[in-house]
Amino acid sequence: MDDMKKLGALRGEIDGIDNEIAALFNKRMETVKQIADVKKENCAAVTDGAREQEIIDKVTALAKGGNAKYMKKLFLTLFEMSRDYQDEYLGNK
Ligand code: PRE
Repeated sequence: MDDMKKLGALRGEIDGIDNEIAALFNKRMETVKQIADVKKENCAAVTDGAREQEIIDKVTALAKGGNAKYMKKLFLTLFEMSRDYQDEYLGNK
């Protein structure tokens, strides 16, 4: 396959992966909304540092090929968005 065809094929693969990531992101945020509802009922804080660390430990262990530091960065960003979303949804800011 020539290089341009190869690039096109790889970008097609990325497009498929991005669709899956977008669907999983929507699913994660929908679940986060349900967590916010439970926290509201129980007057619990949005932030749970121990839970975040537990997730970081798990997902960095799942990272392959030197991806651990990028996996960590990805999840720290997800947590930040999750906390922001919950704070907005709960009217905390
Ligand atoms: C979540 C977000 C904020 C908390 O600091 C911990 C984890 C997450 O996005 O995974 C979800 C959440 O609010 C929770 O598990 O309590």
